[in-house]
Amino acid sequence: MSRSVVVVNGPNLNLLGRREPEIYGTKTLADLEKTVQAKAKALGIDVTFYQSNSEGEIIDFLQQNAPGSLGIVINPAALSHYSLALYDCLQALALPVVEVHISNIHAREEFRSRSVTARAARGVITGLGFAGYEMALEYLAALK
Ligand code: CA2
Repeated sequence: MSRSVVVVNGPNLNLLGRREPEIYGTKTLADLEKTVQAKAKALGIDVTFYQSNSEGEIIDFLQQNAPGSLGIVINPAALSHYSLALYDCLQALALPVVEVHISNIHAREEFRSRSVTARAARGVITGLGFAGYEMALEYLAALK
């Protein structure tokens, strides 16, 4: 049986490297996918990488692709701050979840400090850039 992880990025993360480089850096979503796939290869796991600007599409993707995987790495982006539908989805899947944020959500506007989806996660990595995704993969790959 293949050991796989799903890596999901939420709304506007397709703009990585093209806007607000002082916050999110200069690397693109394609660069992030390369970083994630290289780390997965080194860890001997498979990754399905996905980004959408739509809450419903993310939920459909997770329902269809996460079951049977080792777990989920998710940067819900702004959905973190309000999406109870995504929280319910993550809870219902009952898989290990690591929530990742590229920026430090606690060092920015007050509204970013609250994540409603984090309650469904084993842990949250925030502020460490792309390295947060690699650490999340290491955690999930070491399970069992
Ligand atoms: O720091 C993160 O990873 C965030 O999840 C990014 C979200 C933001 O709403 C969260 O509070 C923190 C925003 C994603 C927008 O991404 C952009 C990337 C480049 C340029 C513009 C937006």
